[in-house]
Order: sequence, then C-alpha cells, then structure tokens
Amino acid sequence: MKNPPSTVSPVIKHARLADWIAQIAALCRPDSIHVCDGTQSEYDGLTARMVESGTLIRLNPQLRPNSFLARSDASDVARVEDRTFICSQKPEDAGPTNNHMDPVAAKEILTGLFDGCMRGRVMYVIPFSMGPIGSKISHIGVEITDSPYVVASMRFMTRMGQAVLDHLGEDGDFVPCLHSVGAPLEPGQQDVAWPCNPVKYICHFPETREIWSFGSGYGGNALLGKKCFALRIASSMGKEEGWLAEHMLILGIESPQGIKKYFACAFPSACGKTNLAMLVPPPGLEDWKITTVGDDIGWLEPNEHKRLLAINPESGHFGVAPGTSWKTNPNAMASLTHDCIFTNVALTKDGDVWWEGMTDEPPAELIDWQGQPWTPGCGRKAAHPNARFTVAATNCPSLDPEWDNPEGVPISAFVFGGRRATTVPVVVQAQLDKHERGLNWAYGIYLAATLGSETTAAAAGAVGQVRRDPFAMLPFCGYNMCDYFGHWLKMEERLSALPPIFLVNWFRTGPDGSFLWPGYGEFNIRPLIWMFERTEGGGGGEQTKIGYMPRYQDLSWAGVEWFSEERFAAAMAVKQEEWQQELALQEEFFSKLGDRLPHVLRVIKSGMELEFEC
Ligand code: TSX
Ligand code: MN
Repeated sequence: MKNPPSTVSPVIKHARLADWIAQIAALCRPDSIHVCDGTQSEYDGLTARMVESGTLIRLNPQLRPNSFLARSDASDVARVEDRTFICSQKPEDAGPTNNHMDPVAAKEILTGLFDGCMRGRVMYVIPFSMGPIGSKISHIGVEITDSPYVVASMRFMTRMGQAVLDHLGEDGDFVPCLHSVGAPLEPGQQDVAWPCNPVKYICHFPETREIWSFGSGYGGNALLGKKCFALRIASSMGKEEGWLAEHMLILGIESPQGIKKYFACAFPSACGKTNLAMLVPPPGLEDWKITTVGDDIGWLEPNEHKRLLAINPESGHFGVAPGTSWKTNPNAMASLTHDCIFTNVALTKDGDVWWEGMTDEPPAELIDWQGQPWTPGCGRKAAHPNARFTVAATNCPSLDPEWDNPEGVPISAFVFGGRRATTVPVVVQAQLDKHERGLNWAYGIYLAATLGSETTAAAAGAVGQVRRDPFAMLPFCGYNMCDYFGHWLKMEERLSALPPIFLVNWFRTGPDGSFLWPGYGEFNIRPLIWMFERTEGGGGGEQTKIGYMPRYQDLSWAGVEWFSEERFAAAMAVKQEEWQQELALQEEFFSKLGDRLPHVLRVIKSGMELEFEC
C-alpha cells in the first residue's frame, strides 16, 4: 500500500483516520487529496471551480445572491431504493423490508468498483458532525468523496470541517462514509457536468458502522450524513445503545401564555413535512408561535432523569422545491433568497429559478431542468418533480432558538401522519380508556407501525393504493423492522413520562374527491393546539373505537368560522366498513413482516378486530 500523499499528514493527527484515508487513496487512486476545513473561502473556491467546469450555474446575484443551480444527469434524480442494501451478517437482521447483501460479498463487489474509480479527480475528505459538535447525542462521520457538489452540499447539511477534526482528536470515534460518483477520467478526458455511473450501490454495514456508496451524485445517495448515517446506521446504533434515530421533523409550539413545547412528527414522503415544520400561524391565532428545530430527522435520547431529549442531527434543509410557494411555505421561500444550491429546478431568463407551484402563473419562457427551452404549453415539467433546494437551517426565519442546543429539546408529543383519502381522521390520540400507561404506549406504536400513505401520481405504483410505511421509516430503518418495533416498545422502561402519541391525516377527501380538510398552516395549527392542550391534561374530546378525538367544539375555529361542523364530522368519521377493510390490509402487512413481530401488536390488532366486529 502506498503512503498517503504528504498533503494529508500535517492535517490529520488521528492515526486510524489517516490510515483509512491512505487505504482509500491507494484503492481509488485520485490525482490529489483535499481535506476540507469547512471555511467560506474553501466553499467559494469549490463553487467557483464548479461554475468553470459547468457543474454549477451562478444565479443572478441581484435576485439570488451567492446561489447556484445544478442540473443532474437525467438518470440520477432520486434515491435508488432497489440499489440500497443492509449488509448485516445474517439476512434476518436486515429483515423483510430491506434488501440484504452478505457483508463479505458486498465488500468484494465494492472493492472492485472503487478500484481506480477516482482517477483524474480530487478526493475530498469531509469530517462532519451530525448534531452540535460535542453534544452527548451527536456523532461524527468522515465522508470521502470525489464530488465537489457533495462537499458544497455537506457544508450546508452538516457541521463540517476543522472544528470536527479538532473534536475527534487523536482517537475519537467516527463512521467512515465512502462515496464515489464512479466516473474516473482518463488523461486529457473532458469531464461532464454531472458525472455518475449507471451501476449504483448504496451499502450499509451496521455491524462495523460503515457506508459505501457508488455511482450516484444525488441527495440521499451521496450526502452520506443524511439518510445513510443519520437514519440507517444511526437507527442501528440507537437500537444497541438505547436511543432513537427517526425520520421526524421537530417543531416548537409556544402558547399565548408563553408555555413552550416540542413535538416530534413522522410523515412519509409527499405529506408536506417541511411545510409543517415551518408552519406560520394564521390570522386569529397569531399569538401562537411555531418554530423549526428540524424538517427531516430527529435523534432522541433519554437523559439521566429519563426525560426524552432530541436534536436535529442536520444543519440544513434539503427540501423538495415543487409545491413550495409564498402561500404554502413562506419561511422556506424566505430561506431560499440567498446562499442556496438548487438542483434540477428551471432557470428563468433573468437568471433566477422557478418550479411548478412556485407562482400561480408560470413565466412565459424558461430553461427546464435538463437545459432545454421550455414554454407553458410544451407538455413537459419545467422542474423535475424531485427538484431540491439545499440551504443552511440558519437561513430560516422560523428557526428555533434552541435548535443548536447540545442538550437537545424535551419532546412532549409524537405525531404520526400519512396520506389517506379515507379511514383515518384528521387527528386521534392513541389513548383507549380500557388501557393503562404501557398499553397506550403500545397502542401508539401499533398506529405508527401500521402507518400508511396512498400513492400519488408522483410515486411508483397504482394511484390510490395504500403503501404501508411504518413510522415513515420503511426505506430508512437499518435493521429488522420487527426489532425496531420492539425497540420502541422497550423505550417505555427508559422514560419516566411517556409522550402522548397522535395520528393525523391532512388528506381525507369527500365523495366528490375534494379535500375535506383544507390543511396547511391555516388549518393544521388547530389540531396542533389541541395536542398541546392534551399534553397539559386539557383538550376536550370523546373516546372512540380508535382513540381519543376532539369534537368540533374542542378545536379553535378562530378566523375560519365558515368551516362547518358537518364538514369536520366528515373529516373525522370513523367508519366501521373502512376499518374492517383497513384491518384486513394490516393483516397482509403483518404477515409480510413475519414471526419476529412483537406479540403485543398482534394482541392489539385482535382487540381492534373485536371492536369492529371483523
Ligand atoms: O404540505 C401540505 N400540508 C401540510 C402543511 C403544513 N400539503 C402539500 C402536500 C404535498 C407535499 C397539503 N396538501 C396539505 C397539508 O396540510 N393538505 C393538502 C391537500 C390540499 C390541497 C389543496 C387544497 C386543500 C388541501 N386547496 C384548497 O383547499 C383550496
Ligand atoms: Mn425525508
């Protein structure tokens, strides 16, 4: 094995890290190595070089200061779930919901692919912290990548650079995260704007806590701190160590009396998580305040007093642009006014960005996400439906003052939600009157475990089919889903007070297919306020077969008095036939999960079947 190039040795005082860098350099054979310090000048240099090479387009500095547009290869626009693998020794430990590969076999394939894969490129070493540097809840990773786009993005999404190396010291723990776009350059070969490889592997080794990602430069495939580390590897770490890594936004909610609480909320994709995290209270309720701790991932850990504290391991937002507007999410729009990287959105004539849903009327002409001329009638989308913004959390006006607190914030409630046209009411608390503490916790876990979302035109599969997405973690759990439910059940012993669990659904439709619940900030604040009151022992309501639900008079209708009791009743209805069908669908899902499913979830389901006379 070759010695590490001399540029590395003065910077890296950590022997294991220096060894790993040398080993990867010997395998991937880059032209040079750059250890990232995380400074603004480093970022400015990288982005300037990417503008020269055509990877980035600088946007009009008058309209979008310090902002860029990247256009990906048309084949590299989203996470690749069918190329994502959990490489545990035993297939059962990856479980029935993950793709499994034998770790030795995976390493053999990957070593072949990585052999010489960085020729003609710079190998970047990115030391990063998920969570505030030095927090007891945080963990450190080091990503090696040959993509400068990944380096620039990681600077927004994680705490990155010299401060992390300093904290690592000479023998601190880190998760090695190896990434390549898989496109070596022969001497003299002209690079393309978005190098990638048709062969893709996103491999996780939970037992040795490593990530190897090959072939894609996009988002969750390439920014390895996010889904790969902060969800898949971290969920497995949390199982071993007694904490939780969850696909949850964290929001602060402060009452007019100045009482502040934090909710952790899990939703599958296409449910508007970022919109909820940045909710603006409407006229009539502007004395309530909503603040943003995070919009995608939460790490939650009981402290020495058995209180559940949470951090957002990320430091930026990597959000879906289409549908984001000054109406649907003014805080996101304000975040995007400067220092932002856009990927696969459309470019306007004056050097600004546009995407579907940004304005009521599209501009008369655009350059689409693939660089082609676009006009409103042309029949194509101007932005890719999965087009993204990457921006620092600190750009967001609703940023919570405690977002960076290394202690974390105390969690007072869990909220789970899916996209359901029928069956699931706007809001229900997982509380059954015949149950006591432990059983209500288990019932909440049952509701989260059976969480489902109906497929929309944007997603794969037949429209209107319920896709089960337990805890919104289906693509992100790094181990057996049944053991994951078991881990959640066991959290009961580790907590003095159990946060109440709520199920919500913003997407119930009427007989004509129109939305019964108008949703967004103007309406969703009302169940949030009710949940806040429930955490204080207040909040009126009634017991139903599926839990405790507010009646019309238990929610505030300030500013929307036109919203009728009849329409509310329709959005809240718990219908016998619908739940009978629901329980039959849940049975299909449970049988796919197999016999590691915790017994109590089956017992709860049997109880539901009795209630609904199945
Ligand atoms: O983000 C959404 N939220 C959460 C907001 C805090 N969306 C967008 C989902 C796709 C990402 C929603 N869409 C929500 C919602 O609560 N609700 C709906 C459904 C809906 C769409 C349009 C209307 C109403 C509801 N329009 C009118 O009523 C005029
Ligand atoms: Mn997500």
